[in-house]
Amino acid sequence: MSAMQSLKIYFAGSIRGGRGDAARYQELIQFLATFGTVLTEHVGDPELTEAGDDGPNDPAIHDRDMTWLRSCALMVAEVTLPSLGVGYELGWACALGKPVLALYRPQPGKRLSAMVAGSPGIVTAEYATAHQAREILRGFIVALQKRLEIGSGAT
Ligand code: 6IA
Repeated sequence: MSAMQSLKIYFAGSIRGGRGDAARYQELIQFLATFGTVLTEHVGDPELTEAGDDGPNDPAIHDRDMTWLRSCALMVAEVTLPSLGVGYELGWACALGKPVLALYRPQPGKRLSAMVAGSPGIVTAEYATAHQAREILRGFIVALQKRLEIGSGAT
């Protein structure tokens, strides 16, 4: 990838599955934005509620998000709060061969879905603090940037 091209990052996090982690999403998105363009910044918007119905209709949301998903260089999903939409996006990202990182905060008495934790197309990383999450993101993206540079024949 040339220095001129911005890395397109698709961030996935729960919306109608619940907004309890919205502030964490916003923090992760702000950090991701230091590496490239986050296509889905709205996922971290504290004003966006699970009940909101004043935005685009569902087919418009789906089609716009799928266009972004197809165009992204990688997906990062925060999967602690279960969300059908995030699961759907993860499945598509895997099917399209996108690099996918799932960030998960272990919860007492709960386990991450085996379809995420057991997927060969998803790197699942557990974290507890925002600092740990940033270090995991940095490591994943720097390794990907190196692979992209090698793949493009850059020296
Ligand atoms: O099933 P969920 O709603 O939790 O799915 C969340 C995931 O689906 C996110 O990662 C988003 O990429 C995508 N998504 C779901 N709803 C929306 C949305 N709604 N806008 C953009 N992406 C969405 C508009 C707000 C609505 C509540 C009025």
